[in-house]
Amino acid sequence: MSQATIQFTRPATLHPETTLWSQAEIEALYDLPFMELVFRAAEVHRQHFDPSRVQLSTLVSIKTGGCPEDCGYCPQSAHHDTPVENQPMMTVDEVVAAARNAKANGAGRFCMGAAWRGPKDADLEKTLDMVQQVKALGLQTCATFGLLKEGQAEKLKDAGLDFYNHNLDTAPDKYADIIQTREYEDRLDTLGKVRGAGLSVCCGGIVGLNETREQRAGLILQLANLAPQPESVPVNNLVKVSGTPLDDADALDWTEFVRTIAVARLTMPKSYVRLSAGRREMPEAMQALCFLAGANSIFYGDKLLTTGNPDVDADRALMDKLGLQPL
Ligand code: SAM
Ligand code: DTB
Ligand code: SF4
Repeated sequence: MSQATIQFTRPATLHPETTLWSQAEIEALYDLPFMELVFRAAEVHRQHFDPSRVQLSTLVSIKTGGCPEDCGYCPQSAHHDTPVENQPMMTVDEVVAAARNAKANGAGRFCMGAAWRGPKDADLEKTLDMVQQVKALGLQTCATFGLLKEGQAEKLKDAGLDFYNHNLDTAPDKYADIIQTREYEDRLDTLGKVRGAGLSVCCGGIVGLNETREQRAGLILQLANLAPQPESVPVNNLVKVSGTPLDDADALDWTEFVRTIAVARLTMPKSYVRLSAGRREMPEAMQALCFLAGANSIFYGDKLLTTGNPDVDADRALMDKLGLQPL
């Protein structure tokens, strides 16, 4: 299917309780007065979750840099001249040590990321050991290894993987501006394989790519019409890295980011909405508004994959000030 013709993912069989959203409905939510939108999202948040609880996920980059894909936002792409170098895969022991540390700091989920188009079979085998051992520590496990081939999702599931992260990233009609080395349809195919293997889906996107508000609504439309909806929805704000094609993108106004969180909450009421990349650059008051508007998950740990995240101590202090507790 060509990218231009994808309006949204209309599932073959839709669960009767699943609402099918339209682009117009999502744009109408975005267009609400800011305070009204945040208030409505806070109400829906309280209907489905304890608003004082925040899910904490720690990331580690098990294979950094040298990625063959050309994602315009990403410092790990070999197509861009960035400060990130191609590095070998971490050993199983190094990954398990990082997971132990994450658990000691209070994380509930450990997410392993790799700068691959998708895992080669030999590389996948090594990650299975990592998944098994991290799971044995009593942490939820998540992996983000790119596109999956037939049978790979099942292997990850058998090793003890709980979640697979694969983002739709942006609206179908913006996608080709940002990534040329694979298509929207490839992403949907991997998400289908992840669901088919019985894994939970972590799927979100990234804003601040010079997209329009209609395109932000177009991303939410795709996510909200996945059936079932993703269990976790990371909302990333672009972290600008020198050497990437988007290092001079226009910064999104902070209210527009909070609106995106609120619209994600309203359209995916039972999903964990994660306030993701770009949080280090957000003032505490803005983060507090995101939590009020329905964000109930964060990346927790001093680093994302290659860029910075708030210090663990700062996050603990912020959660304390806001009366938030880890899940
Ligand atoms: N290589 C795998 C893939 O692309 O699916 C997994 C890792 S990739 C880094 C995971 C996600 O990180 C991307 O889909 C994108 O949403 C986000 N991301 C990458 N670079 C980013 C940046 N500079 N700012 C914000 N989010 C970013
Ligand atoms: C997601 O949506 N965001 C995370 C995680 N899934 C893998 C990654 C953010 C990466 C930010 C840029 C970096 O640190 O390299
Ligand atoms: Fe590679 Fe993932 Fe970065 Fe794209 S986002 S360049 S696939 S690491």
